[in-house]
Amino acid sequence: MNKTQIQDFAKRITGTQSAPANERVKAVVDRMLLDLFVLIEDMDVTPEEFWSACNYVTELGKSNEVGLLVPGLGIEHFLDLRQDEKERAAGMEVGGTPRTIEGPLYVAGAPVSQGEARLDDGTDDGEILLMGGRVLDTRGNPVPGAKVEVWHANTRGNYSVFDQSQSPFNLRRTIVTDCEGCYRFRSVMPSGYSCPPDGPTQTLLTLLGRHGHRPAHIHFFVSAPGFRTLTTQINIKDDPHTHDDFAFATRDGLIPDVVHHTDPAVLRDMGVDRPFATIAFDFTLPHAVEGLTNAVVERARASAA
Ligand code: MBD
Ligand code: FE
Repeated sequence: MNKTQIQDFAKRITGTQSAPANERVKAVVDRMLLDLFVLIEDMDVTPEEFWSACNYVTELGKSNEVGLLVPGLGIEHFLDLRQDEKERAAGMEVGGTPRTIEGPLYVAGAPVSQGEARLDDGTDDGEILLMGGRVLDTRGNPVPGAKVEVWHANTRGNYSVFDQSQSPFNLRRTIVTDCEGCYRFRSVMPSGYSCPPDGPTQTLLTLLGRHGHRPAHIHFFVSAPGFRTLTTQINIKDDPHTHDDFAFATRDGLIPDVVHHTDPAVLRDMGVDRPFATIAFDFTLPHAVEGLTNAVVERARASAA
């Protein structure tokens, strides 16, 4: 078919309307249909290819992997880049900690503590991790009472709630900064995440000649009244996938130094029975700007059953 014939047929569908529409939904679906028809025409997609794609989408939903394919195709990072651009255009302060994607594994309702927390339940014998720092505004003033929500994988790369073998909310906490804007926590060093090898996301990645690995990382939401909520992650330095993340989430400014401590005298002083690592990291929040989304992005999220 030529372009005009395709457009005419698309119009026959999008023009079929007998009741008030949601104009936004209609505009997006109309455009999507036209683009899909053009794609099928230009690439001469066969019926077999088309129905195989439909089956793929069905399997993706059944496996609850939509939230995994979205970052895998770079779409979630693309949304971040657009939000960065909007904030710059709206004159938001520069110098804040870079945002990066949330990913599919946040769970609301983690235990809350003041100033500090231990995230692990003591059953994971990986390297001890001590991380801390401050929440600051862009002028370097501390932000007391800020909420630091933190979640990360265990030494096998698995997240509690999704991994039912872990205790509920293991490696998930909300820490409220103290009067000097400080937070700190003890946990275990996470390992990198890999897509389920037999799932639909990895199936497509393999067809694209890609892997489904993420570097070891720790997620954060950092929020305080009057500030734009920060969604970000830090990467654990020297992971082989730091600059080869299937989810495209690595950004400059999010790869702090990690200091590994193995000296028995130091371990004794710290009161720990095995090697530990320390990470110092400050979060810098820009002030909220009217007319922009300042809260965490609204989306359906998992909840602890
Ligand atoms: C993760 O832990 C993650 O952060 C993302 C973005 C995708 C899959 C697993
Ligand atoms: Fe993650």
